[in-house]
Amino acid sequence: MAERKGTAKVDFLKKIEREIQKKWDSEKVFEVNASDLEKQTSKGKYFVTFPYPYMNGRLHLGHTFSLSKCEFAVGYQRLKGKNCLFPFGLHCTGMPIKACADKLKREIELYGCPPDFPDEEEEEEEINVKTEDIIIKDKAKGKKSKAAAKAGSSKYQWGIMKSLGLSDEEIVRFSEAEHWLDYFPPLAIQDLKRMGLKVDWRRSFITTDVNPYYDSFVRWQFLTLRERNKIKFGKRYTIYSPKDGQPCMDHDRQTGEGVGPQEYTLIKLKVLEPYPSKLSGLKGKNIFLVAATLRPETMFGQTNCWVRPDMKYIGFETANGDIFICTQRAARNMSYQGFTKHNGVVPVVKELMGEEILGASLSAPLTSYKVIYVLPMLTIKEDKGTGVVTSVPSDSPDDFAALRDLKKKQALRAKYGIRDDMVLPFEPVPLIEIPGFGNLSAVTVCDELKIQSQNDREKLAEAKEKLYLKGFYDGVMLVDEFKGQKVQDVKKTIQKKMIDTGDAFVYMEPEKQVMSRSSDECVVALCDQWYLDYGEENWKKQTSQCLKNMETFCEETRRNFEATLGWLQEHACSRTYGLGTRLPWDEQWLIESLSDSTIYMAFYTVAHLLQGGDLRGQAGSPLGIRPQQMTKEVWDYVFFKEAPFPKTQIPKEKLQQLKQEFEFWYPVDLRVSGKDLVPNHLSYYLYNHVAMWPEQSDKWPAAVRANGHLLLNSEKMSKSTGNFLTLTQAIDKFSADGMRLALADAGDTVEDANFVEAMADAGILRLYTWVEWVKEMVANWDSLRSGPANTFNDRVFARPRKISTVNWP
Ligand code: A2H
Repeated sequence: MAERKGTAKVDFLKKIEREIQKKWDSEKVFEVNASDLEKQTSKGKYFVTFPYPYMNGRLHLGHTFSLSKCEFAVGYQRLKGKNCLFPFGLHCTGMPIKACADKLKREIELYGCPPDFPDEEEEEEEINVKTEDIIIKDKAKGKKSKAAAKAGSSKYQWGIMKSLGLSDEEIVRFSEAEHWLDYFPPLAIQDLKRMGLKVDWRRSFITTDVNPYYDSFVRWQFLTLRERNKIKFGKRYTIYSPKDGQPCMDHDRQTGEGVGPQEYTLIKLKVLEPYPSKLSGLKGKNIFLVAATLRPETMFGQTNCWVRPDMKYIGFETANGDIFICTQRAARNMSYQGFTKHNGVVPVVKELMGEEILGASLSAPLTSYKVIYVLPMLTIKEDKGTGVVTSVPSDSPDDFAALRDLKKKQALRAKYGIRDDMVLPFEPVPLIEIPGFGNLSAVTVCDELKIQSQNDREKLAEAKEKLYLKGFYDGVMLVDEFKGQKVQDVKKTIQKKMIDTGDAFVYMEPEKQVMSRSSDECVVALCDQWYLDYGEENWKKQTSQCLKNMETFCEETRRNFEATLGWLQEHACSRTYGLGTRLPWDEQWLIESLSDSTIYMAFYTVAHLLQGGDLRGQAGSPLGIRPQQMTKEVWDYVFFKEAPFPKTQIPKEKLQQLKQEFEFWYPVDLRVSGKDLVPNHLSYYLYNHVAMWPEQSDKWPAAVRANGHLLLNSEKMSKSTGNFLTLTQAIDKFSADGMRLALADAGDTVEDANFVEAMADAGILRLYTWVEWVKEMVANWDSLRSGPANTFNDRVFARPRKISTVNWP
């Protein structure tokens, strides 16, 4: 970045901004009450919201870009004469703040205060919250870490806090989660005020039970959802961090946002005696190779089983004493799904390499081949399924290519000690007819694409793509029992059949790797959960209706919503660790952050009357209403048109006032956020509105705008590369208006937007020059022309009164 020139111009603009902001503040221009407004003849109302940002740091330019869309919309609607409300809350619910505070506490315990850290450079791995790792790893190291901590490149929480410019004395205080709630929210407000946001700050709050009014509101929401059967309890497959000992939701993840459990059918392939020598010690036990498949309906055509010769496998004991052979990673997942005697414990009885079981004979369910053999496949992935793949060469291009390799190359068989009779007699079996591909679709497609071997990765990927959906939707079964039926109709039936006979299980794992913020590789676990049943048919249907009537400003956003509604199922809403509101009927649980954030826009409409402009709701309610008085019936009355007046000490006119605010401002006319929130937060936002106001579609969200990510000078924003600006830095550098002009210019679509500093600089110049021009005009007022504006030039530039029926050439 070029050295910046003198700052006189930008300082000049900033001075004006400060003066005007002060005036706005003292004249309370953005503080709006429904009771005042309803009396006026109005051109309507406009209510915008931005998802309250999470308070574990300062706001940055990415936040600013999204919220600028709210700001500009509100500015525009104000000019059009509407009554506008833009409230702004601050989110503290969830795990990260507590996790960082605990991590800091831990560092201080271990290394003193200020801490005397061991050498970081020798350490590759992250240190982790809530584990003993930190102790084991950190013995007797050097002392370079202090420098690293100072430079802000630290993996230590202390170093991260240091990089925010905090002194040692200040940092210590962050070891209490509460302090974060004191520290960051006022800074966020200060930064946003400097930006000149048109916000009614009386309505701001922080979440969690530190604000008793908000807490009571969220409890009301959950009691209502439960009453309406939207919340259920039971064992669910959940992405789970064994290290944290609890489910790992989107917000708690280092990587793998949006990743859910993937279901496989686990096929049991029984190892026949005599066992290969590596397994001979297990004589008398039932041993199974367990293969993960997505295609249970193809098991009629198994010809062999694949393992990778150079990969590590284990044998472990299952709950009923059988031995399963698969990768350690898969066994870890299984141990959280009821496969083993003790949850989370894998009793390993054998460690082996794939090559040590090559040639073993197996009996497999459904296939017509009585005995099949374990053969080598070199392309098996370690991080997928069980590492054991059952082979169906009629329908799987990978399987066909690998089997043909072995059939064609005697040397390959020899290399792995595979006898001819384990391979040569096994031919693909016709199982499924796919229009255009015949009854041996994998063979057809491998021929068409001239696939040479199992290593032809690109072509094989293409082959799979060609077959995959076509096979599912148009494939027709040929095997006797299911003859003539469609694949999509029998898939589940065949899976169930094998499960019922004890030949298969359901097995789940994360569809892609998920790392928790505590650096744990997550598994899929069966957990006791309170969950929101977003898969429930009627609820889904009504939410689709809501979407249909909602403005999304572009088709891609709508499609993204539609796709989400397509797959969304249960969402676990209870947690054991972190900050938040407790589940009213089961207080050991906390409500997690994507679940307490779905209808709080309704809280904005009344917040100022309850909490008296204090973020924690401690300043005394202007209406004299105490938090304990906000019972379920009282909230019902405020938010539900039809609810009867409750039994309460609160005078009727006061409750009327709350109700009036809600009725006046709702629905939310516009919600703006980054597009990554469509598949989670924004979809939940629709679902919960529909659930809370099922009969009142006029309370459902009216419009959602989703925008792309913000680049800074055409590059990704990133703290680590330094291409990064906080909101306050951007204002320092460009003034609020210089920054706002560049934000307005950055982009309007779901594509990535680009904040160009040169644009902000140019904006500063333009504004400065313009003010100079105005000054000059005012100074020379007397010498300016007066009189009728009807010269030729006047008439050329005069705005036509009405642009209507004129046909412009
Ligand atoms: B499928 P996804 Cl007939 N490495 O089962 C490589 N491939 C693996 C694997 C691993 N670690 N674990 C499982 N697989 C295979 C049948 C089948 C499969 C047919 C057609 C297509 C097909 C018989 N083999 O998969 O990466 C298994 O082979 C097409 C992709 O999770 C499993 O289903 O999408 C599938 O890949 C899992 O693939």
